[in-house]
Amino acid sequence: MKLRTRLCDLLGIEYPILQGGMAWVSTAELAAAVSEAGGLGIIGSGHAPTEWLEEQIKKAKGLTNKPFGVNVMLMSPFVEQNMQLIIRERVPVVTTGAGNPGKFIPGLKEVGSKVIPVIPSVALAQRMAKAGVDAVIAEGGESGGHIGELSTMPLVPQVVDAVDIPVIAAGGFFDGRGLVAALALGAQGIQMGTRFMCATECVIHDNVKQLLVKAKDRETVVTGRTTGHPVRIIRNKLAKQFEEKERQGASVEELEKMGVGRLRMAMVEGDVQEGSVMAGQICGMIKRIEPAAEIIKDIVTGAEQVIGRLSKGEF
Ligand code: TUI
Repeated sequence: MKLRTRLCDLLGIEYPILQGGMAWVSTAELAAAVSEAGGLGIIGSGHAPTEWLEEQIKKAKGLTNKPFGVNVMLMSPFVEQNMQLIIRERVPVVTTGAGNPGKFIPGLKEVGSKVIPVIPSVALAQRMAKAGVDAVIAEGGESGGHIGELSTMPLVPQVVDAVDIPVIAAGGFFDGRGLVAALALGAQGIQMGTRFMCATECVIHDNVKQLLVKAKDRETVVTGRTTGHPVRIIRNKLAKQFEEKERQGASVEELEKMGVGRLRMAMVEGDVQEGSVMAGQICGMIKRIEPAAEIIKDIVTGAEQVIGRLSKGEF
């Protein structure tokens, strides 16, 4: 059995597995490794300046001939220049987060880039489908980092029913069981971030990887609800300080100031107490650091086993 969906044909990939584009985490090395393994690797551009992104795109092109993507965080101050670069470089796939990419869609489509926004609601999915995007990533609040209101289980089927473009499910996926569950909900693939943080090729500090390997199911919390920008992170010293400040009714300005530079502090410097370790609820399932190709293989073989079992009526 071949685990191919129409999404694979759309993106030119072997397996319907996307690696989420994570700021300070998914560089060209990880993205190329995932693409080489048959998934879609995605460079996370976050708040990075255009020179950095250019270097990463060129590096990825040198490491793989397969399609890869770039994620554009729409709150970045470099969003305009980064989109121009992506268009010049004809990056095969562009995913977006934390906003509405509407005005960039025509320019990207003109050079043949596939445009796939992350959407946290049915309304935004419908708006994006009307604007001509190629697919949407329906991301539930089980994800790490900046999240929406809904969980994956209610979000995905509602989005599937509301649009007629492919839907990729994200938030809470880890293995083949999750992939089959996503397909059962009508999605054509999954996006995973947290598990790929513990890929051998991921350049983040080893302290973060070890923390995720040790993490249990209840290790993450959502901070920043009072600022309007909720973020799921590992419950560490920073998270506790943030929660305390929010309980005391701190202002949005004070809370935002507290968060500046914290993601880099964790991911690059390895300060897993004072830094912001954004991670999803599946962190409890991560048991080892392994190559991206092993992660993809585990998901695919796991999914095939589940489908085989279900199709024999072995529930
Ligand atoms: O973007 C993410 N997750 C992220 S971005 C990020 S970078 C960051 N760095 C420092 C502090 C805070 C963040 C970390 N994690 N996921 C995709 C995502 N997009 N989740 C939710 C949304 C979203 C929210 C609102 C997408 C669209 C949207 O639209 C609002 C509107 O209608 O314009």
